[in-house]
Amino acid sequence: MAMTTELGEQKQLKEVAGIPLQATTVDNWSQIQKFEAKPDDLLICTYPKSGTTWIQEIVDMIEHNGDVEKCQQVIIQHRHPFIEWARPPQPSGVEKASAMPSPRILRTHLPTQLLPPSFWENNCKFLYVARNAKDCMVSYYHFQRMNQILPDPGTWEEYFETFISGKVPWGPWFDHVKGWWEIRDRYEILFLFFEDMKRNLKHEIQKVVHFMGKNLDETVLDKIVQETSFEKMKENPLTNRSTVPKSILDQSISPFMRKGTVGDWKNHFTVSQNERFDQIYREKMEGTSIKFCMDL
Ligand code: PPS
Repeated sequence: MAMTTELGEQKQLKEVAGIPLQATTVDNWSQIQKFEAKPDDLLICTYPKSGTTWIQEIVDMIEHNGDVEKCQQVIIQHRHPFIEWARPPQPSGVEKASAMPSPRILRTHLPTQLLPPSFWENNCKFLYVARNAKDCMVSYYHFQRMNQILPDPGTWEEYFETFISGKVPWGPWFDHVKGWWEIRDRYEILFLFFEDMKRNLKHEIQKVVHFMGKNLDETVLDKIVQETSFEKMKENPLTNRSTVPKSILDQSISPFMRKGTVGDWKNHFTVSQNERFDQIYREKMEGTSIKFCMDL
């Protein structure tokens, strides 16, 4: 019984400036906002389900010059502290980052307006990966089904409404992507797309190598491409979340490494949902120059 109550409490969302976040994150908000970034920090930024784990593995392999053994020492969730993570009694993301030697690679799902100010003050490097809204919604739906510490998504029809209204953890996709896109020339931001990574992974990896100030030869690049394929990462226990207990991620409901494709939304959206989504998308994204590919 106690377990159910505890998990029930963990599933709750609270809000910061209108953005729903996990209650434990909101309870730790002052520590998060006071986080002290350093000028040589690199922050991986994503809306949930946009390729965070994928870019983490790529960045880690680049940092270690393609040395698989060096990358495969700890599970992916523990390699790059998650700034807003708070789940007492575990050390928080802020505590883990603060204990880490520089140069640090960190990660967040926060929208620009909620990022701890020291990241802007220190002109840190930001690596943003965006994924088209429809595939993001599908991936998030299945993730909320299997994630036992996030709210239950309900039916697909119900989730469709929840996602559009932005009442999902980390808030609306639309504002998140627009927010990071609009400031991409004002800060040191490398803006990547999940769909481009699917189309030509080597090309996108080269951009990251350059952004990280590294220089890797062709054989190393080819090895990183191979090691970060969906198939390899799905098999790899350090990246597929198989070490996370079922009471947190129940992969019998839906695997964490689910499909990794572009266009799976077509298997979920009805014709009328699609028309309605396109209309809302036009309204919410009006005035931005960002373009997404919805199919390969
Ligand atoms: S999370 O929970 O927010 O950190 O999730 P995130 O890692 O951002 O996104 C998970 C989705 O990314 C897919 N993924 C990949 N696709 C292609 N290639 C590789 N290597 C890869 N690694 C992860 C993963 O399968 C999730 O997408 P869906 O569509 O659900 O399969």
